[in-house]
Amino acid sequence: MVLSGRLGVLRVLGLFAVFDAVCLLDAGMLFPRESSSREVKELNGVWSFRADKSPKRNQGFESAWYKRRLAETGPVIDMPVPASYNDITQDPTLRDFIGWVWYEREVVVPVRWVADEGKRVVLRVGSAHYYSVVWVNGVKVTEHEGGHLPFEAEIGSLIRNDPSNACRITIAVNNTLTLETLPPGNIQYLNDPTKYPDGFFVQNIFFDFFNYAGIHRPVLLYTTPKAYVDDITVVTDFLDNTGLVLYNISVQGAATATLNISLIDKDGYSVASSSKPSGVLKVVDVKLWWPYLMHQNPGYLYSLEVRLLSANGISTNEDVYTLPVGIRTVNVSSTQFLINNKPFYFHGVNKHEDADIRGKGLDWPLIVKDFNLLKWLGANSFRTSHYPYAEEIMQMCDRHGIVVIDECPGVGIKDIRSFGNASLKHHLAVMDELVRRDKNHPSVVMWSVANEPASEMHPAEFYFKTLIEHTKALDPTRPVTYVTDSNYAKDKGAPYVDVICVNSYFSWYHDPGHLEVISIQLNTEFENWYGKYQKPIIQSEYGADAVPGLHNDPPVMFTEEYQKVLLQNYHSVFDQKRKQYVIGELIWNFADFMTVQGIFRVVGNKKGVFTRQRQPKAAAFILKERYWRLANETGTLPPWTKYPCSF
Ligand code: BDP
Repeated sequence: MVLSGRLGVLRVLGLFAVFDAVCLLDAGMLFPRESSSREVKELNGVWSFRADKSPKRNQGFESAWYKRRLAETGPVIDMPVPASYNDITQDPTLRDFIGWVWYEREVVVPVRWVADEGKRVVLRVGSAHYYSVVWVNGVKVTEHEGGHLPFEAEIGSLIRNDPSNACRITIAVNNTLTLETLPPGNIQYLNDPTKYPDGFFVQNIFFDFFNYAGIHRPVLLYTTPKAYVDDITVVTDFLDNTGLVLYNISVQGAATATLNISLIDKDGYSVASSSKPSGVLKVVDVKLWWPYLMHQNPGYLYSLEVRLLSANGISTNEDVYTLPVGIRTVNVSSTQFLINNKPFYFHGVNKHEDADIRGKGLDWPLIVKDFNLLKWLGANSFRTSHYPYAEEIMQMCDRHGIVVIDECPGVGIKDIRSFGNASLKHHLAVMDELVRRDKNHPSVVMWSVANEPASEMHPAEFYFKTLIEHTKALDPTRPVTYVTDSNYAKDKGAPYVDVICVNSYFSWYHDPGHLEVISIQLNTEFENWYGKYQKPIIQSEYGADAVPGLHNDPPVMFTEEYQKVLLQNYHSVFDQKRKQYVIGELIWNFADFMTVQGIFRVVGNKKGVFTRQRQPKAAAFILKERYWRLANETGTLPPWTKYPCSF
């Protein structure tokens, strides 16, 4: 199929221009998938665990706990992986522990992995909070700064050194935050002997969720041949009914290689193919990727199957990797957010990775339940407040058509010392890691580089200009934002964002108890921001705490009635402004979640429309009625339901 006309040529040339930028990152971080050439071995389950409770938290390093079995260094306990360690035991000192904790487990590696010198064996950690050091059989293989994002190390040669022994994996994780980490925090020693015991310290954080720690996402081993597909980047577009998939494959470990690339539809038919490492695949009668409730067949995914053949003189090797690909476009005008050239209105939620017992640990029953609740609610989108979520969740979004604003852990940047060079350098590196991990997800339509930083401070301008321009250079195909609660006239980063995302808590943190101020204050907020910047606006947070089962009418703060009426007051203003330039509303929050202890929180933040155990409060029904009505007005309801929806 040849794309006809000058427009087609221009479109493809334009795509190539942006594509060079998306390929800037040097190494890949493809999600480990099984194939005819790759095996995956999950190491989830019960690991040995020991918190280093020595005064300086460094006994583990001084005594080299990684050199022996952890149980030989002192008492160990069972610890599930993935999970936060904080809520697993009855020990309050572990719940609030700050410092190094040590995890260990032994793995029996299949003999064929050891025997085959031509195999790479990679150890991958989905995420650990926040600083991690990893050893295999006592040898350090990698370290990584930052939670929420994966890291890995090739360990084939190490396990081949001593094939008779089980492979011992030791991971030390430290949850200490500094003014230069993301999120930032600091340690404060309190030395007054009349008030505090010897060595007393606290970790101050500037964000409103419990600082869960540990190994939060799966740890696994996977194999690839020596010559392997290291990275794939896709950028998609369409012209009339022809889809365009611009791709780039990067290969490692092969001097010469042959590629066979095929784009396969859901019925298993190859719809386009190529043998070049980069190029454009053209798809006749394309089936576009659409958001949930915007199309009868949302979340359509093709499979990009990449086959790499390489020869080393003695034998031929094949590596096979298959990437799900959704073909869609994203554009922003001064009043609209366009997906596939159609206006998209975000009616969605903010979430947290948070639940009883497992904390921030990945949990499949919880993930599937949450997607069922999102669909029940009629939510078409969420923001990954306030950090990148598990890749497994992003894949669910791709498949179900849930649109994502993908946020990095830039939350709580409040101290002027967190705007320095070291902080910026780390923040840029985290954006590199995030874009590298999530660039191919069709569900990701926008990057958010921060939440509620002190964006009125002087250094914020250089900091956010650099950060946003860097992110746009990494990925020119997606808009970039940050989420502000600052004054429109003083916000220093707003000139650089594509979409204004603003949080406000009228009649809650401001004028508590006065629901009657919402209409006027929200109107003013929108008019001010739009008047100054002429950029589309998302109300990226609004809400009220409601203790489930607490009632009062007329409404009183913390009751289910108050949360309900507060939402309704916001909704009346959204309904006026969404006809103009407001392009979305994201409730704070999907579910109640745990926070640090304090006088403002009664066992956590209660702004969920669902409880932490995922039961609906009265507000959930208000939201459900509204979201289905919005979908009925702006999108296409799925054939299995009618408005008003019956389930
Ligand atoms: C917002 C923050 C969010 C908090 C929320 C609240 O972005 O993280 O949880 O306030 O206080 O400003 O409930």
